[in-house]
Amino acid sequence: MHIHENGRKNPAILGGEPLFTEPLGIVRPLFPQLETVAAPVSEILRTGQLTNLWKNVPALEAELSRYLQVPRCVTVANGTLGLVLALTGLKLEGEVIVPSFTFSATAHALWWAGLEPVFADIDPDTFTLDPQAVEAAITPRSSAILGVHVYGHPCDIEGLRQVARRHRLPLLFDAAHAFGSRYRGQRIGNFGDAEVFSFHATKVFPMGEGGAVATAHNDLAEYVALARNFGDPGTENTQFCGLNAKMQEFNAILGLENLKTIDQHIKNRRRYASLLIGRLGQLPGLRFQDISPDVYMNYQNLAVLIDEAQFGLSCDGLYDALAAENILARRYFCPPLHLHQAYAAYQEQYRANLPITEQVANSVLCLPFYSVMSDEILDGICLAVESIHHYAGQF
Ligand code: T4K
Repeated sequence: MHIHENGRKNPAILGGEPLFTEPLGIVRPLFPQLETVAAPVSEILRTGQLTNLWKNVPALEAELSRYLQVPRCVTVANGTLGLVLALTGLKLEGEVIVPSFTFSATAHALWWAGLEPVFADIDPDTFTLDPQAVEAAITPRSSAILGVHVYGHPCDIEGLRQVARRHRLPLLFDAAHAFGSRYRGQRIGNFGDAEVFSFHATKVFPMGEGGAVATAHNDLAEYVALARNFGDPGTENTQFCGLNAKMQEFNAILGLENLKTIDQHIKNRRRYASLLIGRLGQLPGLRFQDISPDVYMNYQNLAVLIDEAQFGLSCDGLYDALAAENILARRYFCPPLHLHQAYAAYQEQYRANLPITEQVANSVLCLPFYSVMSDEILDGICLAVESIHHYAGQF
């Protein structure tokens, strides 16, 4: 690799050599060494007990409750089904206020629960629901508020709690990104009426597929525990029309093992984030998600906003130039949900009302970010962005 005297490289998009020979994907899920899970995996294969809440799933639930310090943590097959079951368990009807700046599953879950999304705008610095916008979106048909801890940054929980209390609405959180994050010293999982995690392969705490509903409401936890298993309390006389949303035993084994390293992994991510932000934050036109002083951030994602005029290149331009270096960034969450075809019915209503959402979605890029990153990768990402900025005029 030829580095010029000015410390820059010729961008690959202008004919230079790509910085990385292998593609650098957006995530690299870390799983335990085979030998650490060999015994429980062999036991499953020997006994044939692959599912139906045998022993590893209940053990994981106990460990999760202990780790999160939450009274109940009910595992499910994935975060989407966890959201559906938390919503149906609260017996909501009508509208639920959600951000549009989120992954599709947040609002899709409302549809599956027979509810209607009402999209509210976000805070320009933390990218999470703006409590004032939420309050303005409340109608007589509102039945709940569903916040999203975007990229692992907890919502303004206190602000949302006050709005929810004033209007007597249940408050839920899509905590798919926020396992291990904290708000005012307490782990996410403890807030609102329920918080729903995802343990998808792309998450900080990965199990392939998986999720959990954390709640202090025993009746809600009991409902989710029954509903994920057809509504069958074990008598084969189902109490209501439940689903099959059970976590599998193999996944729980990964979760039990990953729980031993999660805190160290989050510490690593925080260190890498501070390094990348410290260096790239010096470039004109790049701005990172603001971390509130109330928050301990897990950095599920490292997101950067690009101001085209100052940086010299648009968000798409930077995306393409990074891809030429084999650095595969992602545009989570562009387009925002109110512009998805699935929500076409809402487009006219929201086109003018979600200016911050559209501004952030149009300029955000998530950089590859892992729980273990070498100096070479960290330095390579910085060098690529710096060089692309330096030569941006020639694109
Ligand atoms: N709420 C929010 C806010 C969410 O972000 C999500 C999920 C949910 C709710 C729903 O939770 P789940 O029902 O999924 O538990 C991914 C995930 O599929 C999705 O779970 C996630 N959010 C969303 C933000 O991202 P893609 O389309 O980005 O995945 P894909 O296949 O492009 O993979 C991304 C990178 O991950 C690639 O570089 C490859 C790598 N990868 C992927 C998989 C599937 C792996 O290394 N291993 C793997 O097994 O959607």
